[in-house]
Amino acid sequence: MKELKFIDLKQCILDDNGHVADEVRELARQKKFFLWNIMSSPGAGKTTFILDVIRRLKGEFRIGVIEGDIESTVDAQKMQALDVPTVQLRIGGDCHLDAAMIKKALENLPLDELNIVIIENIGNLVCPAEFDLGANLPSMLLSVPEGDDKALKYPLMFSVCKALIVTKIDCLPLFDFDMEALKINTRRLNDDLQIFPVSAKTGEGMDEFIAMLKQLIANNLQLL
Ligand SMILES: Nc1nc2c(ncn2[C@@H]2O[C@H](COP(=O)(O)OP(=O)(O)O)[C@@H](O)[C@H]2O)c(=O)[nH]1
Ligand SMILES: [Mg+2]
Repeated sequence: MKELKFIDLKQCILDDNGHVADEVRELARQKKFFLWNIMSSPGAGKTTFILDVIRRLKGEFRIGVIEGDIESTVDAQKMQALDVPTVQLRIGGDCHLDAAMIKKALENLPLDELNIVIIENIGNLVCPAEFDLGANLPSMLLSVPEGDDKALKYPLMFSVCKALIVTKIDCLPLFDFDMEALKINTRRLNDDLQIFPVSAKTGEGMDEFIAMLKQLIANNLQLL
């Protein structure tokens, strides 16, 4: 009987992605910028949160943005309105960003002038978690209306992130969202995950998050 050849294409794709992610990491090291990947489901509040972060950090850091979207430039235009260099990646049908896309986007940003590059990933709690983008800070948003059980349903996303921003906490009185249950479920998956409850609407929790972020960026830039 002839030999049966088996090629695990998914593993090949992830391996290739890992090599490009290493190139992105090296580029960030050489050019001395902090790369921050923000993931979440659609509508969790990524754009609103990023805009607030940019307003708070703009005086101190030079920020660029990579916007991943299936279609449209609505979010990119909001970033551009804050006068930050922005690259829109139109994905078409795909459901995630990969490292090659980030490499391409970075070629179109003035990296010598930037300290921070923020990536707004495609709204999806599944595929983006599988693709290492070479980011210094892989992070996710979970909004209160989505529920506290998402770590049980999308464990990989909660496992690969270093920061979990629980947003829309101004909505807590309207939902049966159990913050303690979320903490217990996430700790089982990822002991290092730092959790930050915030509201981009009222600003609650944002000072604490920004303080952590500034410290992390300073530590990272010192190491470069
Ligand atoms: N109440 C409340 N609404 C928010 C907050 N953050 C975002 N939103 C709203 O949630 C919706 C989706 O936000 P958006 O930033 O576009 O989410 P994205 O799809 O993840 O980028 C918009 O109507 C926002 O105004 C928040 O902290 N509190
Ligand atoms: Mg958005």
